[in-house]
Amino acid sequence: GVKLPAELERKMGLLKSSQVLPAPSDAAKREELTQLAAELEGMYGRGKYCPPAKPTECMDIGQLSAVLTTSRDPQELETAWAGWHSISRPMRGKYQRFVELANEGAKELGYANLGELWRSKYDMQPDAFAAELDRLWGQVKPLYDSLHCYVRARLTATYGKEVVPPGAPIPAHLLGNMWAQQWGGIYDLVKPANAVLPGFDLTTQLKAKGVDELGMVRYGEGFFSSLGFAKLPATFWERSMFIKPRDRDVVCHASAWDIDQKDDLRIKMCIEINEEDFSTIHHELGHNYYQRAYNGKSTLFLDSANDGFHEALGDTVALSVTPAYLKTLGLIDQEPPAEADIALLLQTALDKVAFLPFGLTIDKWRWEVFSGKIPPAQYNQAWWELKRKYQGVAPPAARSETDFDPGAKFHVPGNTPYMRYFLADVLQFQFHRALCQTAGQKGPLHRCSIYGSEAAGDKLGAMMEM
Ligand code: X8Z
Ligand code: ZN
Repeated sequence: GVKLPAELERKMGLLKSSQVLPAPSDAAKREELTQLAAELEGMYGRGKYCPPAKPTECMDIGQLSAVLTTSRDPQELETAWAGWHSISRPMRGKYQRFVELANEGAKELGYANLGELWRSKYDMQPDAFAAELDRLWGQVKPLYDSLHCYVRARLTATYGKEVVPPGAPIPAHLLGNMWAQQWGGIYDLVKPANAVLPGFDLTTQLKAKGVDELGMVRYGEGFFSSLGFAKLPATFWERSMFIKPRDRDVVCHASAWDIDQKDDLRIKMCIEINEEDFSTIHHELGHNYYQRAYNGKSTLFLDSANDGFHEALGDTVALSVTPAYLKTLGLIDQEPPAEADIALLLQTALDKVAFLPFGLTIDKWRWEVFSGKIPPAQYNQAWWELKRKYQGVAPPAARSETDFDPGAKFHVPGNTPYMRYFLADVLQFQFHRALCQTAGQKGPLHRCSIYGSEAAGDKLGAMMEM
């Protein structure tokens, strides 16, 4: 009830809400929670599937993901899918206890549960935030429904009615991604019949041009430099992890780090030479440039407007990775003609539109787990009910409560809130449109690249500094 100056009041609020894992004040419980958090993330990082027929040839998430993207054999796809989803079974009991303890911490801070804390960071009441998400989803759902319907029809044509029954949820192992979150991996199965994008497969082109892992990151840095941002410091190149180590297990899920709140910026990633990682590098660098832009603020203000902004920044820049831009880099030889626009837009939709309901469901599930509405005995069933309702996908194999499929997605054992990515999936197109206007681009938005526009860079920099 104390009345404080606005800035201090905000800082007090941030002190409470800025952590994603509030510890209980009891020392033993605090230690237990810390242990559980580390164990769960470690289990994800070490996760491997060893096929019974070849028990010495265990596969990690990188290898299994490659199967999901490249194989067109439903049985092989199902085996890889089920294999990865078996790594999270042992997490279930630990996650249940993790939820209990994290909720205790949230309650001590005055929140009903951890979900309410997570929803309290958006400059509105937690309930209003939940309602805002449903409003946004309502706006974009018709577009998703169209994409879903079209893709299912194409998959039925590819795999047959037995594998992909018309009118039923799409089996989750056929969408080119372990979590069915982005579908760009099956572009070749769904592309328009007359689509000609000659020499435009970026993965092929990167490999053909001999671009290596560091070269991929240099391209990302080059884009930000073209907007007028200073180059990354030498320590970024010395201290980042770009390549999967040969001698130990690591969490390969890409992340960006701000070590000293000044200039010791790093990424940690197991880069593969392909289109997806080319884009992910821009995503991660977006975090680093954002962190550097606001490093002059006081500690509690060292963050983005909300976490959706942080996640949107690098993706916004990656939206400018257009055919024209790739041609400028010499990575493709010719720009696809205007008739190829539908094909280009479909490519983008497979990643960005397909992601929308996925982005929504992870925390729809966690919020109900934290509130107790989903009890531990229904963890997995409730997960698939949400996936069916929003994404319209179904598990390829029978599931039971011995499975813990949410744990097969990094952010659950890693305890990273997920609504930020849903927000970012909307925000990045608004940022892209605004920056393209600033850059004075006149053509269609999907052909706009802000590469080389210092005017756009200035505006982006000013936004990040705030
Ligand atoms: O986790 C990430 C980034 C790190 S913040 C690689 N993303 C989400 C995911 O992979 O699930 C980026 C898009 C969605
Ligand atoms: Zn991110």
